[in-house]
Amino acid sequence: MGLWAQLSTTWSRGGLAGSKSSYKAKSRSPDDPIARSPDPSATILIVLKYFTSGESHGEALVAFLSGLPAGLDVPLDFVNRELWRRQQGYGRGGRMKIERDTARILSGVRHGKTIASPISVLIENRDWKNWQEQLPVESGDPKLHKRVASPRPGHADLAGALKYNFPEARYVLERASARETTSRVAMGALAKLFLRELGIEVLSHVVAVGAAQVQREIKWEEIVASCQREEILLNCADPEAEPRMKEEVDKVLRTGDSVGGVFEVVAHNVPPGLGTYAQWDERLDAALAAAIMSMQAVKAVEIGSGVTAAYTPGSGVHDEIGYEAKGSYTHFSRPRNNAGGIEGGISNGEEIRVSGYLKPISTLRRPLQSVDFATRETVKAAYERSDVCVVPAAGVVGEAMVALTLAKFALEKFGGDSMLETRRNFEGYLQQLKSF
Ligand code: EPS
Repeated sequence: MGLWAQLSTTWSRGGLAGSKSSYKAKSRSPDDPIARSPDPSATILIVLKYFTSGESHGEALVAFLSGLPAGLDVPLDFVNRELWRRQQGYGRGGRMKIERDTARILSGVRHGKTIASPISVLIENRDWKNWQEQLPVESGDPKLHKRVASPRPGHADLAGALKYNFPEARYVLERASARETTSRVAMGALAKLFLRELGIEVLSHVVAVGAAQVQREIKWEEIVASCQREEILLNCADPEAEPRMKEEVDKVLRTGDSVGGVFEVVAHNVPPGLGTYAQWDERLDAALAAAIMSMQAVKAVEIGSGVTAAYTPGSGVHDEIGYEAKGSYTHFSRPRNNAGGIEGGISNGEEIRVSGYLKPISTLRRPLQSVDFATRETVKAAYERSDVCVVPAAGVVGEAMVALTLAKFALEKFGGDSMLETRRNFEGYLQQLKSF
């Protein structure tokens, strides 16, 4: 469904337990654009909506989140810690020395709790003071404009300039920049606080930087310990692999190159039953893949051991099923989790594991060949101060995207206008699982 259609849909809540089936569309006049829409999915309710705005060197970033129930505790220090985590990591550039990302909540939270009105969060760009004259809102002095004269291979520069008919890539860079992910992390922190009320936690760790990879499976407790550190190198939970990863970053720092890698997001204690196979776009794995793929520089997404599964016989891939006295949501058990916690588009009660594969940053200190926008001559691609490795930061953004996606699916399943109602609906479902 197009965004316009989503925004112009009006809904009334009714029925029992706030479940998805209890939301009903208001009756429509024949002139109603939704009633006329040829798209049958235009009637799907979006319970949690989020939106970001802001440019890399503009005055501020703004995040909007609408649909969280009333009565959710919002400790600001948690939100700010998440923003801090996104700024960390070996291989970050000079910009992170300027910024101190801090959430200023403008609406939707009063006396430390959500009030079910849309939440807007503002994060100041400290660097704005250096760009006010170069990127004014009013016409300003064109001589001060800072052109991005030759597009960087791998960046949005060329495709964006062609699409929007810009003579050069400054405005493309400003919005395509991963600076935007600050807003996602602010919203993701709120989604994490909501999920925590249901016992679900979401964290990430780095499994590869360039050629240096973690060679073993990392347990949840190791990820928790890694994310709790006060000094973050590469957020790798394996002490053997992290120095090798640092060497990969050192290598590109020396050579003027950049390096990519892989982060894994783990959602712990997710109950079975989020998402469904019933429609293609209601599958949880499809939504998670889209959420991770939407991140700047991500070029591939994997659920569980999805990549190696393609090269392995079925007996080595599928997670056998057992039944034991212990267990959190049910007594069904799995000796391993190659499925990454999702089967048939539905969470199966195991940890959800989603990996994002990042290409190397496309701004290179030793730039690749490009073409000057104005003269069409062969030149080197533009270079501006840049990061050389952002894999740990991307992991934190991945957590936010996974948390927002899970929160949306949980709200669709359990509904609730207040946390009291959501919790009651959730606990009713847990009872049902226990007595299965
Ligand atoms: C980015 C370029 C760099 C990064 C930026 C993403 O910014 P600048 O051009 O100001 O040096 O630091 O990322 C962030 C600012 C951030 O907060 O993550 C780019 O071109 O994508």
